[in-house]
Formats: sequence, C-alpha cells, structure tokens
Amino acid sequence: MSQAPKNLQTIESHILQMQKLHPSASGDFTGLLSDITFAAKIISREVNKAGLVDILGETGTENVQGEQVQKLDEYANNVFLKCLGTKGQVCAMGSEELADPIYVDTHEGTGRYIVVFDPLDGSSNIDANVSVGTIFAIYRRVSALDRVGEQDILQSGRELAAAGYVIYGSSTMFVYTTHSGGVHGFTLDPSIGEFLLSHENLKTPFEAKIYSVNEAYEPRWTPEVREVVRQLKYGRSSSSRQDAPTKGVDISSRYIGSLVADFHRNLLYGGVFLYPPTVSKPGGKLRLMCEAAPLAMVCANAGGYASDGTQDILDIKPETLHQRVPLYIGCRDTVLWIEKMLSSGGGGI
Ligand code: P6P
Repeated sequence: MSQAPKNLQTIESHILQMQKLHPSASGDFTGLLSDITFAAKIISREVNKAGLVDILGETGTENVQGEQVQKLDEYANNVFLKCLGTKGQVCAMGSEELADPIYVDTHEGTGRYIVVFDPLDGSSNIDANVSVGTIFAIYRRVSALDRVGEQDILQSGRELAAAGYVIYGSSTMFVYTTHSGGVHGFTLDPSIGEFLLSHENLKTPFEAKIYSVNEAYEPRWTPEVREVVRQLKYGRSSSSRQDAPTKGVDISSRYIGSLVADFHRNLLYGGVFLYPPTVSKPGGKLRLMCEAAPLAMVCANAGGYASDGTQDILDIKPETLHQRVPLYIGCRDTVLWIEKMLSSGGGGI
C-alpha cells in the first residue's frame, strides 16, 4: 500500500483558509479559483493522454496571433470558457486564443471578476511531449455590472487580484498568488484527483544560476541586449564598468521554448528568462496580459522581478488585449541589473 501523502492540504482547503483572512469575502473568489483548478484537472487529463488519442496535431486553423492552433489548444480554451463562464462570478474573459474578449451573462451572479488566460502556452511543443502550461490572471471589475467594457479588462498588473499558472509536466502543478502575497504550489495526485499543497510560500533564490534565452536570435538583438547576455555568461566584461550579478557564478543556459516550463524551473532554482525584442518582433513576442503580467505577479510575490527592459511589467497599462512586450523575468537583482543596462543603452529596437 502506498504511503499516505505527507501533506493532506488540498488547494480547496487552502483557498478557504485564505478566504477566512477576509471576513467580508463572499466566496465568489474562492469559487472562481476552484473552477480554475477544475479546468486544470480536465486539461491535465487530456494533455497526459495526448499521445494515446487522436488529439495531437493541428486543427488546420490559425489563432489571432497567426499561430497554428493545436487541437489541445482549442480543447483547453473551450474547457476554460465552459468552467469559468457559468457560475456568475465572472463578467468577462480574455483568451490568448480569441481575438476579442467575451462578455458573460452573469444572470443573478455578482460578475465581480475578469479572467484573462493563455489556455495552453507552449503548445507547439505538445507533439514532442515537452511540458506545457496554462497561465491565468484575475482582475476585479471596476465598472458597474451593466457597464462592463474594455476598461474592466485593460488593467495593469498592479490591479491583479490573483494570478498563477499550471504546468503539465512530469507532474501537474498549480501555482497561484493573490494580492495579499504569498506564492503557493500544489501538485496533482491523479489517483485521488486532488491538488495537494507541495510548495508553501515559494520564494525564488536570490542568485541566478540559470539564464534562459533563444540564442538563435542573437544576430537580431540590439548591441545592449547582446552585451547583457554576454555578461550573464562571462560575468565582468572588460568593456563595461558593470559587474553582472552573475559574476563568477557557475551559470547554466537552459531554454525549453515553453514559457511556463522555463519560468517554473527558474523560479525554483534561481534564474532569469529573457525574451528581448528583435527586428521582426520590436515589441517582443510574449503577451502582456495573458503571459507577462500574471507571471510578473507570481515572480514579484516570490521575491523576484519582471521588466520590459525599461520598467516593471506590473506598471504597464495595457492598450490592447493582445499587446506584446519584451520580457526579462526572474531573480530580482539580475533583472534590475538588466533593466539598468538596457535603459542606459536603450535596449529597444
Ligand atoms: P521562440 C511558445 O510558443 C511561446 O509562446 C512561449 O511559451 C515560449 O517561451 C516562446 O513562445 C518561445 O518562443 O521564439 O523562442 O520559439
């Protein structure tokens, strides 16, 4: 007989415990987070059997980003829309897979929240069985329920009520944080269908031992970005007074090409992820609202920092739902150093 799990705290009991810290809480937020964990369990089941059923491959259609939509992308998106849009807590949703926001009929519900999500990030890796992930951001409605519009969706990361991600890898992990701080990780025990607390009050290490960037784009980076990556590798550079915080650190390069997997590994081990602008992508590739801002909240609440090269990601007020940003995210000192290097030299294209 297998050992009883050491920590029997499920995510539902953890969320309820957090709710008790806010006596005025209505339970809507708790219900919404539980709906997201339910969606994650359903997506996890499909991702983990993707190789066994005809769900691999592409649908032959493109999404708003002009990317080939994988069957699992579509499936994950539909699961989120079904799980989140029916209980009345949510008044609007924005998906990386859909060009426009969806405004939800909340019936008698409070419609207090907006959810922006990337249902299955890194999906181009699915056929190779590489870890993929879901990213979600939860905002509070700012308008009257009968006047919900773009202003309720296009909020900066500072306004996030909660954010998190699910990584579908060797195990499925659910990581979330709320505005009151604290980053908590839960690992799915598929034998009982419960997310069990496995990483309470996660803090990212001070020192970056890993840097993650697609070095194939080096010829298209600015000289300042090239110098940053060079210093990350070699520490002190003869051409600069700056000492990379990684000076003398036995640093490794790790890049999976799946943001959630790269971010999660760096969060746990200490690292920095870079997606700089290039000539073909002057605004970067990653999306502010459904990727950079939610991960920036998780990172900040774990002691790290996220920048677009000039400012804190959390301070950026979105102009459009699918706005892209350059992203430098991970160990605080290292990302602050990168921001300083790029701001002084103007790291933009
Ligand atoms: P590149 C996956 O397509 C994704 O959106 C992120 O998950 C990942 O970090 C990035 O793109 C990889 O992009 O240009 O290095 O292939």
